[in-house]
Amino acid sequence: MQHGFRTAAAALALPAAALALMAIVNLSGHAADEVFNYDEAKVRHFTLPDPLAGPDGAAATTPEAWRTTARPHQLAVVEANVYGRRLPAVPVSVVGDVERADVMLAGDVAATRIQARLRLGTLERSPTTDVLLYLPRGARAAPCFLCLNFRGNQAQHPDPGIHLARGWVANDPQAGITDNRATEASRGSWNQEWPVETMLGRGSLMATAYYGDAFPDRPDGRAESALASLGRPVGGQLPPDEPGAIATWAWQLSRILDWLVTLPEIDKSKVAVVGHSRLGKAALLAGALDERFAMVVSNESGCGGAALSRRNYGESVKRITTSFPHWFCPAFATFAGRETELPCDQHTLLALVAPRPLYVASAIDDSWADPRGEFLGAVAAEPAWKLFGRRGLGTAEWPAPDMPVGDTIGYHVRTGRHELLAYDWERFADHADRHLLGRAPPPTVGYPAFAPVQKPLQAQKPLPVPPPAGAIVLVGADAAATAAAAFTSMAGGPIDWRGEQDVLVVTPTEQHANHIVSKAVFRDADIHAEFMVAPEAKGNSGLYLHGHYEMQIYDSFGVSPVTDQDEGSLYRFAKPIVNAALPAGEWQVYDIRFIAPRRNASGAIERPGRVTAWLNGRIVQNELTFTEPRSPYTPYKHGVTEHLRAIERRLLATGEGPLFLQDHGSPTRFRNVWIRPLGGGSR
Ligand code: GTR
Repeated sequence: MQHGFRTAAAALALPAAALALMAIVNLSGHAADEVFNYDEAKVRHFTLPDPLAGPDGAAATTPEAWRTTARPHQLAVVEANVYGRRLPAVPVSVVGDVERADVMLAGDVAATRIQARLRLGTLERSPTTDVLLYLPRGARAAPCFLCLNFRGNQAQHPDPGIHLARGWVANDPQAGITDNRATEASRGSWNQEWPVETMLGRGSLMATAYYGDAFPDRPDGRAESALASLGRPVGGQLPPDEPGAIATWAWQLSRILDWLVTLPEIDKSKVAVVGHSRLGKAALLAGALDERFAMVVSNESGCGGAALSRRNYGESVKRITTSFPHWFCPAFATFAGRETELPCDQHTLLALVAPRPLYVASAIDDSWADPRGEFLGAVAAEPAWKLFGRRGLGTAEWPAPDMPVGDTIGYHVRTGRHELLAYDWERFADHADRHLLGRAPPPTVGYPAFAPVQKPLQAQKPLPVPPPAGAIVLVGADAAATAAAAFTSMAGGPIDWRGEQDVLVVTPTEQHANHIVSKAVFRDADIHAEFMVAPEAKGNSGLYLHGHYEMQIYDSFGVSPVTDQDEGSLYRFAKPIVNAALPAGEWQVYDIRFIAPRRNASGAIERPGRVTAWLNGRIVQNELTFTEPRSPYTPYKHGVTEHLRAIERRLLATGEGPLFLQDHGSPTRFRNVWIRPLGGGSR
């Protein structure tokens, strides 16, 4: 079906979770006849309303005039025309006990997990929401990032101690949600959106709650939403400024904040609100309504979020208000096709964050959300920061992908599609470092975003993905020739693995030591390998990163519980977040971002390495940190040769090493293997 959501090719590149969201759109979408514009030349000319104007039309020229007159007026305009009148604060209480548990997260990150059920209001029918928090163990008065989630807290992280969401959850079989219920199988399925270990490493707390606790995201969700307990109408003809789901999620965020500010672990003046997509719209509104949020972050919030509605590009007001009639107040839908008559635009909402730090993030392939329109929204909000003598973005030039810009307003457009990744979170943490904590962020490596394209698991077809610019091809279209040129044997001689067109087959040995060694060496790199395991010897093989760290290849299909020796594990360091292995005889795919550990002059690790890995469309390691090798089977210990001793010596001296493909007694097949070195440290 042609649904105009994204192009078919782009849809193929979406992760399973995003595809499931699309399914919701298609079920409820009624705007199939609408044509969506993706041509910059066809964007209409328009004039934006002044975000600093007061009720008499005159623009505020002082912070005082803004605070007392213009800001309340602009907020009222946004409420009346887009999201609905604000919902009242209610008392928030903890149901039962606050649960605190010390947990060890992947990469030996010592953390404390806090879980609490909050009742939002005093009535028996007042809703409850389950809040999940992670903090670096022993943290006191730390900054905190609060971000609602789409599939329940349990989907955010594989930690088995997280309580499952209790209410209705949108079906998403890929994420383990069936019959509209969260299941054990959904644990960790959205972890790529919530890199706890990384953010704890940056000194922040991470807090989340399921958005469906406040408003189940369905056109008929109003009756089960918090609105009923707030005395709002839940059916029939609604007043034009009646709040919808986005306003309810914003209210949920503020009620959670009511509780967060009471925790000694949190610095209440440093809570940032973050949201992705529809929840990015909610985060922006929460930040506008509730000035206790010290920083506001929108990730790909698009139409009705950071993107200007007057720009006819990607999703339209007509489309969003027909697909999601429950999100906005009824007045917003009346501006479909006459967006130029809106008395505000989305820059007005962004301006309401001033003078606090704001971050707007886009993704280059997310045309539906109009990335340039999100940037221009931030540009047009700038005058509000100027009133306070601050710079907002400080530029009107849309930056290249993966080049963050800005000052008190930060912005980046990431390589890749509509999702929230560790790259985005790291930039939010950079922004918090600079503008909330008054410190320089850690030196960024400045690598391009890591957003590999893998088909969703159910497609079960080989890719192949063309090697990107700068990649070193190890196994190419002529597998025998490319591999002969790219690898040596363990002894430094020619390899004896077999080439069959574009496939290279392991020549297995009983000693399990006929590995092949890339001639190219690298320090940090993105590594791509397609492979097929054979039934023999459990399909055992692996990608030895620098010869020290093994991304496991193994016949692990359906294995449960999955271990740190199954496919997707960093062998002996961390089990995969989810078991994404396919059966023997099917093509599978790994994409790995490997950041090598840094060693001092005496060879000791002074900064751990990090690995993020995707397997068959699922994230299996998310910014996992690792130190000294733990596997007893590295090539430097087994079947070691003079050639390998020299490689290891150089590795310790320069930080650069090769990729090994492992022989473990099974005729594993490889195709389309490439390395893209990062940071220029390769030869
Ligand atoms: C889409 C919607 C977008 C965005 C997205 C999401 O279907 O059209 O505005 O909010 O959903 O939340 O994933």
